Amino acid sequence: MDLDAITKYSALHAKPNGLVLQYGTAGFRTKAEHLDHVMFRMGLLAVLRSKQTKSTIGVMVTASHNPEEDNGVKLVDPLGEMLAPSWEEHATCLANAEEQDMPRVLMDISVKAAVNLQQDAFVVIGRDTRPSSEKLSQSVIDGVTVLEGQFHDYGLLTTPQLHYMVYCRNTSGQYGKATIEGYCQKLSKAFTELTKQAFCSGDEYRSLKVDCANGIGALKLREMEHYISQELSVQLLNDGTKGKLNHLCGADFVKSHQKPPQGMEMKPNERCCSFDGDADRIVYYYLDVDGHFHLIDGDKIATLISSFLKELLLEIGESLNIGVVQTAYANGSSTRYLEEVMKVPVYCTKTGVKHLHHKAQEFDIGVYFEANGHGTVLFSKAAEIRIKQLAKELEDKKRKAAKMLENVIDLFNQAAGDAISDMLVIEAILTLKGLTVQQWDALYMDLPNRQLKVKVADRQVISTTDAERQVVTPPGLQEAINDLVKKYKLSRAFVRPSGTEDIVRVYAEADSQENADSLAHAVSLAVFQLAGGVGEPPQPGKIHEGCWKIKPYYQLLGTSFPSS
Ligand code: 16G
Ligand code: MG
Repeated sequence: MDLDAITKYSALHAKPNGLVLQYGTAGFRTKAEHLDHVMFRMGLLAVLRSKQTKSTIGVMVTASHNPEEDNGVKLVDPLGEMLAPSWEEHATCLANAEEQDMPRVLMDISVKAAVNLQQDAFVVIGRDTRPSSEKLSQSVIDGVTVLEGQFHDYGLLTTPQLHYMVYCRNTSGQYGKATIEGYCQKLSKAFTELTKQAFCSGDEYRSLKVDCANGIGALKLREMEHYISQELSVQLLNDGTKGKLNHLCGADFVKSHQKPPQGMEMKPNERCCSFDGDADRIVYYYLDVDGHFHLIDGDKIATLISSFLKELLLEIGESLNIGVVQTAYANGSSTRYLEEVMKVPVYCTKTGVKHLHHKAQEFDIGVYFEANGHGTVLFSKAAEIRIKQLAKELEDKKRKAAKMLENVIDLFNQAAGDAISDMLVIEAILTLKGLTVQQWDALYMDLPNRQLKVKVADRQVISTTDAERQVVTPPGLQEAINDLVKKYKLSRAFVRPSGTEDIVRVYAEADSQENADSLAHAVSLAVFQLAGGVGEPPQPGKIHEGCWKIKPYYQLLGTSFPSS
């Protein structure tokens, strides 16, 4: 390690004095102008990680759904996964080291992590469409170069595409070709094969409106469009030609405001979806004939997908174990539908993709989705081999089901949740099942719910257990929540410190929107009082205007997945 060169180049990417940042659930994220030194240092760290794992490591420059002025960076581990937790700590130490200490901290990390400095290193880099991303990814490259790492700069990529490239490169191309063409070819081939099986194909040309959040998703969906245009027509909105990234559009806006994005003209019952700014999240929605907006979130996506997979498994008569992984934010109706109607085991993990991904790896088929639309399906190697074998051996109907499963495996991006891949899976399932968006939506009815934010002096005073469903500290808060929850029917509430904002999040659900609102407010007050609230105490909020939530909740447990 040439410490003099590192010191010299680091000075060109100097850290602002006193700035402290943390490698959080999705890497570093803040205003773009504060990130130059972080990018350079993540270039250095990626080289060390690559040497240590003897594999290609990815660096993605993006701040996902954050405003255009922000940016961020995250590292991608060898199998396309999120960076290992012990290296998240190294990343935080390195990013926060004052200029003069940085080379020493870098050395410390290589000693602690037993990095063989003689080993070669290879880093791949991707970036989103933010104005700051190009320059910041150049700073990553500077970091890689000063440590004599090799690199390939993919330029503009969605986050899941970068995960895919890393996975391909570290499995000697077995997962696919590590190029954009390779990605498009793999997914489109599986999509075409799958939709070929639909009985209704030919009599209806499918079309879908896609809000691309004015981000990278638009560019990459355009590239994919050529490959799938025979089967699906996509109309791209918020494609970045006019609007601002994530401004009044994108999956995060639609999910949190429960309304259509700007620029989306919706006819009744027309299927629409939104990507987020780096295209690793997707939500669907439609307007009914009365003009009411219906959101189809990650929970309903997971339900559609797991129902389909379970049906295929039944058809081929194979007892591969399938599990669905959710977080505490999953609507209670979805969990109930999956467990009681679909008879699929459901597991809950902490918020953040890495936790769900990790849990999903325990199953032959692990379906994971956050309510906010992050998610994918993982197939174990053994399951994949078995399915491929069955697709050759079985006869007629069973063989057809096994072949479909084989294509489903290829259509999912198993490295990371991917809006483009998830969209194609959903479109294929809807085509194969002949389902309309309303029929999909009617699988179960969401329990009315409310999310609120509470400002406290130090959100770390709140610690949780049981996948964030129970508060441990401060004392008395969980008891207060329990007492409040008891006052409402079909109710549930939990609180957790946000991993991305300086606030505490409150979630409540109950039998009516009014009750969910009232419970969420009462819990917010308890947080404010017991966890050091600052500013004005929470005020009772307005009842949500969307009528779809005001309907009384009734059980639809008798509803079954329509079969073809
Ligand atoms: C990040 C996470 C997302 C999680 C969200 C929670 C990734 C790639 N992203 O965006 O999974 O839902 O944080 O935010 O892991 P919060 O902690 O502020 O509620
Ligand atoms: Mg994202």
